[in-house]
Amino acid sequence: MLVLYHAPHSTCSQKVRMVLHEKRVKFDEVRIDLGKKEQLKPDYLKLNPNGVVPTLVDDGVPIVESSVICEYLDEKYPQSPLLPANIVERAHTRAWMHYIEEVAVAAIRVPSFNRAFLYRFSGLDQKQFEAQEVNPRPVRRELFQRMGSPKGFSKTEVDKSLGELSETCRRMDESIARKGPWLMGEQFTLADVLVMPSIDRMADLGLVHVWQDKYPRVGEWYVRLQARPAFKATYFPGSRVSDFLNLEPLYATERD
Ligand SMILES: N[C@@H](CCC(=O)N[C@@H](CS)C(=O)NCC(=O)O)C(=O)O
Repeated sequence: MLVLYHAPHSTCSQKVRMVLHEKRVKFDEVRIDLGKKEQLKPDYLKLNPNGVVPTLVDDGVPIVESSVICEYLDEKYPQSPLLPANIVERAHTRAWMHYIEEVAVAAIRVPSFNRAFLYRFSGLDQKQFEAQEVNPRPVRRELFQRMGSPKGFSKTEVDKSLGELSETCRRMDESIARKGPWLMGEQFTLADVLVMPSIDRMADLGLVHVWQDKYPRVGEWYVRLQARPAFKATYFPGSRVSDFLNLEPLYATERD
């Protein structure tokens, strides 16, 4: 039996839900409320010592790291394969996956926090922010140290992240122009799955201008993506931050 511990709006959880739905695999779910810090409770930390979602528990065995879970599911359920059969194409897909994790997935956290998640720190002074939010996080300390204050990321950090997201879109546009309709050509792969939540989150946060005029193939790819039945199942109501939060300005502080 598969049990997915996840949060509806978590971009990392969305990747795993997409794979499960692409493969039409049934699973049970446990929703973790990140706002209430359920991901840091001792029982959850036993499953995922990093204190983040998602975690997949397969017959009692926890598997962590969203991209690892996606590959695990692709190996375990060979129907609708999400990695190419050809070894070179598979290596190229994995190179995309690494790039997406290192660049886009890291970058999207910055505008996500400034526009949607700063409410989690409201009322905290600097000392409380460091004691309650930065230090207790097993894998988030560095990100929150970069944030530096409960008021959010500086303009410099936001602009740097938008630049990285723009470069991701440029590479996507170029790849779709050369191969298309998906990043690796005819086959919808884990490269598409892994970048999907960053693109969807950009739309959710009102950042489509990053690709709209310069990289139109990204917009066309996103339209194709939304037509997939698995996408509709993945993004149920309540799985976008604008469904339940009032978005704040992108440039939250005047710290520069
Ligand atoms: N590398 C991890 C990152 C997971 C991650 O950062 N999850 C976020 C939600 S997308 C989370 O649980 N955040 C909780 C927190 O910030 O405390 C993965 O891909 O599974």
